[in-house]
Amino acid sequence: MFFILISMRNAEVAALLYEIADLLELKGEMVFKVRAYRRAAQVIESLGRPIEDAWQEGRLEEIQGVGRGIAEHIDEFLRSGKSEYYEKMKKTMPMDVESLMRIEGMGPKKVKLLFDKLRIKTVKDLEAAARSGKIRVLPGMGEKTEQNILKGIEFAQKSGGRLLLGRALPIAEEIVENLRKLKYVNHVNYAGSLRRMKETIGDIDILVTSSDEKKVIDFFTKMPVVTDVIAQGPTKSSVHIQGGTQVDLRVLPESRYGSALMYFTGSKEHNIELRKIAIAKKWKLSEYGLFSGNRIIAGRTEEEVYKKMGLSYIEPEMREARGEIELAQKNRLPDLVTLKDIKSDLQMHTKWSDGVNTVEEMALAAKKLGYEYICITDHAGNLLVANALDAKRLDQQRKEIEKSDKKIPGIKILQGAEIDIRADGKLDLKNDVLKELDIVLASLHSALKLPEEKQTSRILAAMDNEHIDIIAHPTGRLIDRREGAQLDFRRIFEKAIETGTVIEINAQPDRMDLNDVNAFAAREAGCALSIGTDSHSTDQLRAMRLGVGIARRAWCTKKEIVNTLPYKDFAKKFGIKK
Ligand code: DGT
Ligand code: CA
Ligand code: CA
Ligand code: ZN
Repeated sequence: MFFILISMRNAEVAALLYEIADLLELKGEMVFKVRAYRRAAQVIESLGRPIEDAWQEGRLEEIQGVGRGIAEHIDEFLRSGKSEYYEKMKKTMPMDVESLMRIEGMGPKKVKLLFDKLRIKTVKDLEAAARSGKIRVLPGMGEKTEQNILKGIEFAQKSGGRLLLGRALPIAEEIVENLRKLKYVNHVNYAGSLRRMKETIGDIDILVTSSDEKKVIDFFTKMPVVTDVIAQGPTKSSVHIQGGTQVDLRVLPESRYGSALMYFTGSKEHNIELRKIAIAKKWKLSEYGLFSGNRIIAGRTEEEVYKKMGLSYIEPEMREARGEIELAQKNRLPDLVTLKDIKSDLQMHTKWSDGVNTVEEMALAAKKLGYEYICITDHAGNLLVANALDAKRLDQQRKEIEKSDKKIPGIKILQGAEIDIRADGKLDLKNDVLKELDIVLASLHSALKLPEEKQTSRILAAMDNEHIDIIAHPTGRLIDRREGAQLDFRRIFEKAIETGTVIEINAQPDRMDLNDVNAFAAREAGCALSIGTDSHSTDQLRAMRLGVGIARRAWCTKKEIVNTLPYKDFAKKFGIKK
């Protein structure tokens, strides 16, 4: 019970190790030591089971990258909830490392330099120094750096408070599953922005029908993950759970479940348009049902309510008042792509670069998900931070991929790569190397602050290269942490169609890039799209459904998503001869 919530400790342990790594780097410790902490953090973050299990079995050191020292820190943290080592080290730091590092673009090196030269200790100091032009004179910095710092501070202040869809979804599902098991509970579903698959959510809304309202509320408020009860009434309750997220529960009679589910799924804008239609028919629509005078004429199921209103059923991801209601009136809604349509994952990393699993492990995990083929896309070129492969290592990797491909029946393993697009628009690897790869992804990893015109040209230049098949995570944004590149998507989509380049929907929970709005525009423009999880471990492959969520919010059918193609058609489209 409550596996996911318990294993939220994995994320806490990983966060601790990342923070230790930052402090060590700030102190000028050896690179290998810093890297060891980051690597262990990465492995634990994507571990497929609660770290407490390994801990209780006394097997922490069997986890990849966890040696004696790190295991001791983890042990202490799991026992006491903190790490003496980390706390002590933090205390010796003269500045507020945590807050400073939360500002986009601030890493350990910058924090150290700013302290050494300007005695900057807090975000307030940082803002003042940037405003008064004191930072531009430092080595490697300029007026632009100051502007970026100020933007970063503003961005950090206005974002936050919302939970990533990828984090919220498993939590909500777990609560729903536990409610579903109760004998006195009939229907259960989550509603709100979560059901609409928005990239971040404000709170988790859950609806239940039951023969015993009191017992449901009782069970809900006493779940082991509840930290405090905000409100508790006879048919509804709000609580906070571990991690601080708010969860709202409403218990309803069967006769109204559909209309309530519709109302609380939203969006508010969609609801308002629906209500107008009801009013035009001299009816009234609310969470309590569809009424003609005092008589309820629909409310038991969503389908029933939509039908009565003269609409075909509208999938939750489309309920944003973007024209879906007009289509539903004409019975012309698109047949949205589903997770079952997905035949492949087109972005993933292995141990060869910065992933934690082998080619074979990734392939086996992908096969379990029912895929027909996958593309291994380790970083290649000169990106040192990501341990990118050069031509020689790509050759070695090809041999391993071919071997695994033979060894594992039922799944085709392709060799791709993710190539950095440099600031000048040149690719980070030569054409004679690129041409040997089955699929080539190009993406931005640096200079994300270039002006829109330059930034757009950079991507256009990459698309002009005949070897580039897919532009991966086009903006490079990180939700709530990094704003990402300014791009003229109209021109990018035009060029994509002209050159036959595919645009990726990256499904990493904190990337979601293209986002829903840009993916919508891409589909309208007629672009081909791919969904890639950008997995750095087998566990992350499950993020595919987040990408499918974006595609559905963008009204995509399977026709627009290239990785719904059966392998034969895919290979033909991309000129792959094997
Ligand atoms: P969130 O939680 O900020 O990510 O967004 P939602 O969409 O989940 O919003 P929430 O939790 O405040 O309310 C859930 C749904 O209830 C919302 O999507 C639509 C419906 N709703 C809430 N307030 C109103 C309202 O004032 N008018 C209408 N028509 N619907 C509302
Ligand atoms: Ca909500
Ligand atoms: Ca709510
Ligand atoms: Zn990577």
